[in-house]
Amino acid sequence: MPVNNRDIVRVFSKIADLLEIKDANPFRVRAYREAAHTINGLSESVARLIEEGEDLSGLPGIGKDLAGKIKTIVKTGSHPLLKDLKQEVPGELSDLMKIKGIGPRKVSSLYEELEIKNRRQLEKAAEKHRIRELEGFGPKTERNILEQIKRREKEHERLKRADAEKIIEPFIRYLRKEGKLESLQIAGSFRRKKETVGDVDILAAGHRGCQIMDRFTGYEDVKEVLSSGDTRSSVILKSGLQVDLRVVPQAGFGAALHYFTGSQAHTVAIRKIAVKKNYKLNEYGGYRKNKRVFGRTEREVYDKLGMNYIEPELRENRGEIDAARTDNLPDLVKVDDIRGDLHVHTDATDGRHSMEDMVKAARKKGYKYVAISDHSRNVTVAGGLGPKELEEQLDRIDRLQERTDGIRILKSAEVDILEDGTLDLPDGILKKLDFTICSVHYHFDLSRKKQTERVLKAMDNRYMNILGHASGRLIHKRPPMELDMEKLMKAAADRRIHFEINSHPDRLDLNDRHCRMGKELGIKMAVTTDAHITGSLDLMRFGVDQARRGWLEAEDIINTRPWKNLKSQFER
Ligand code: DGT
Ligand code: CA
Ligand code: CA
Ligand code: ZN
Repeated sequence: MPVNNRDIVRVFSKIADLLEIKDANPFRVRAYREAAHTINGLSESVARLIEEGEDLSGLPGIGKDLAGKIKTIVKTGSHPLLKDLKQEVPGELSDLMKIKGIGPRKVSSLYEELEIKNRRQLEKAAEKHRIRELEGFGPKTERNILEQIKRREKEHERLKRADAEKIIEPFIRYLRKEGKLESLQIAGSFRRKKETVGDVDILAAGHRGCQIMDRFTGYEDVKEVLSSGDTRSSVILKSGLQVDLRVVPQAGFGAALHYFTGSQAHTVAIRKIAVKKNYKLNEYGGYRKNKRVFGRTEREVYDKLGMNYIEPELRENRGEIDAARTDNLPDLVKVDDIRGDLHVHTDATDGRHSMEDMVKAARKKGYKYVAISDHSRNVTVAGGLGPKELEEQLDRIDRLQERTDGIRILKSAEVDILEDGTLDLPDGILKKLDFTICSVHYHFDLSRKKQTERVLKAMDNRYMNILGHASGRLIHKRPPMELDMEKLMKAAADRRIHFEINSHPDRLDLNDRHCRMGKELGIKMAVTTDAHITGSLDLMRFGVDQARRGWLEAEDIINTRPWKNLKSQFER
């Protein structure tokens, strides 16, 4: 297995953690963290750079010593220093530091006072209220620790939907080869387009002699058959993903699809309405006096209950049923409504492909415009652009536009919001852009008050147009920043600032609730991909799914508009 950048980052981070627990010189600790940060931001493979004879000590934060260590890691997969440190510091201690509010000093005291070495021991001690008695902890910290451990356990069982999709698609193709199959559909949270899924639920109906169950459990990617029967089986695939299959009669397929699409809260509420109308509704169909009277299609279910069809993305019992009964459902935005991408990087910063390639790929998608929005200088790990370099890029855009038909290249930048709320580039250059995206890339852990003030301050700059990935979260990796989202959205509405819905499956930022809140507070949003390579332009659909879960219509999304109309959205 070749060593990739992430492996190097892991070794350096681990070394930094262990040094910190050992109370080593803080400068030494920071050197490893900075090196990890630098490597994490590289789009090039370090192993390949070394192979090509590049001198790594030219990279920010990496001197001769660290460059040598990187070479060792690339060659051996690890480093002797890490092995030594591991012998000195009990194994899982550094993992405890990933819990918010637990630094190296607290790890030491947990270990020395209570002999706590890992999460499980910490969880038990917290449940027995032994943590609150330690100096520097208290009941609030204890509660906090417990909540985090429980939440992480839950999160880690879930898979990002984009990852689940890659696993499940070949499985579905394989299942569809069963000749006597009548219907096959994915249900559950996957169909509701949730950002993560616990497992994948499949529903099938077959003609006489259909062998779908055997085919299901016999799939080559199955690691373990959890249960198998005539109507229901569950398997775990090699990736760890659980997949459930139910076989139902075609005459009730719609009712079953409705039931297993969920959410449970939605279907329970729907069932109550059925009862009021003297029907019995379950996963087999809609019955009156023990006779199935509807349920072949899902639309029929909603129809018989006197309401409009509800898209799966809305089925969370958050008001969609009332809306469906009163003809007030939103006309949800569709991928085809999107006319252009407003957040695209190039190899001028940390993108992989050239401006020309990105523009070509955007045009191929049928877009009418694409914005080049590379990082600003403060984002050093991405090689962010200063004013002069951005100026040069704007010239390159002009020249490329001259040779390019059919798509407008918009001048933009992803401007870093500095810790004090000022923007990372001077107004003089910002005013030459068609619009800006402004985002936070560092200092995610300010207090709620400070973080909110920071972004509000940025909004006061008249050249800010879009707030990029507002919460800063990375699913499973980094929690959202503490922010008063309502306050920000209200301020944005007053200033004609828009919020980004970043489509990257790791981000999906805004989340569904914030999408909806934005609409209610009167802001518009931009669904973008933040693409760093041409292929990522296709991620747009994930952002659109998120927007749909947030009840958004085409008119709520600024990049559904033609340029002349979009342009006015950037006038403040
Ligand atoms: P997940 O897998 O955690 O991402 O979420 P879901 O919604 O896919 O949940 P899952 O896989 O447990 O079940 C799929 C659907 O089946 C769920 O959305 C609603 C339905 N369902 C499952 N168990 C029950 C139940 O006990 N009662 C009702 N009414 N519906 C259920
Ligand atoms: Ca599921
Ligand atoms: Ca399930
Ligand atoms: Zn970006």
